[in-house]
Amino acid sequence: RPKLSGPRLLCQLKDNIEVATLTSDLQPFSALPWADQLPAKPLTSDLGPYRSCAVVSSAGSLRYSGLGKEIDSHDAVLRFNAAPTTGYEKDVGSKTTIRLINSQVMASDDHRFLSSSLYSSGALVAWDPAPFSADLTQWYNRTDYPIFTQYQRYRRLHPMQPFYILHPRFEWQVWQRIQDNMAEPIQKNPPSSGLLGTVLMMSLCDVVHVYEFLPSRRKTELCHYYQRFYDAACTLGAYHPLLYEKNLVKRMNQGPDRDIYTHGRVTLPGFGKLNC
Ligand code: NCC
Repeated sequence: RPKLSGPRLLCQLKDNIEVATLTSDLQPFSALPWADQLPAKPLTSDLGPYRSCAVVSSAGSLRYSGLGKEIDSHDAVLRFNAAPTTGYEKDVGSKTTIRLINSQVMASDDHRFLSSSLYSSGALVAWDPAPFSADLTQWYNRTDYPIFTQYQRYRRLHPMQPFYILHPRFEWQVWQRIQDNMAEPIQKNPPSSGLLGTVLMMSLCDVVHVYEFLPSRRKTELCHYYQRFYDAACTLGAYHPLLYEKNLVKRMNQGPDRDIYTHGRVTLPGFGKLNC
């Protein structure tokens, strides 16, 4: 299959992916007693548009990067899971506009999801690895982690904070773009939060800068900038098709290669700015 050029690839993503979130009027949720805890409107009608955005991976190579000021200079900043800013401001900044969390973070005791202040700034967006092509009812009855019980608990404690749940269709639409652009079959697991968050921001922002998703000269086996844990699989992937995700992002990058090497920085156009 022919390898698409960067611009063609970008248009293919724009045309085939919709950042959908669960709303209170959606079946089967609309029939449940807690339906009105879900947002009335989808994320894309509540958030943005933003001019310039930053997506901050959690990679260990952000440590000692000194990128904090640059990251905070963007209009909106997306962070992942339990990645902190306190104590790491110099390297990752302190602004959090959106935090994308997987359902494992919501469910595990280690992350103190219901009580930690880490999750209280900005809007929350959660996702759960749903079975491929399963409908919402099947997924609802068999989520990977208890995303819905934790969602209800969190909403009761923080009723004013915007909190969205990604429609599982979105994760598989992104997965399909990876698969269709790779020569080999990739593992049938959803993309990492990193790529999901990048595509999410491409639908909200004019321009998206992704930091240390493609590793810079600081590349390290340190898994996260905030933990003393070493594992190359964090950067290369195991469960997630992470290496393929990175290959795709490399092809879509509109910034100079030098930016990747020095800043771990990739520049992607927002979908709204594309002429397809
Ligand atoms: O590690 P994680 O990801 O929270 O990182 C967020 C995103 O940053 C990118 N990343 C991270 C580390 C690294 N060295 N290189 C990177 O490129 C990836 O794009 C990653 O998605 C996840 O995707 O949700 C993930 O979550 C963790 C874990 O659940 C949470 O951190 C909570 O502890 C997963 N780890 C495990 O399950 C052990 C990870 O596989 C994916």
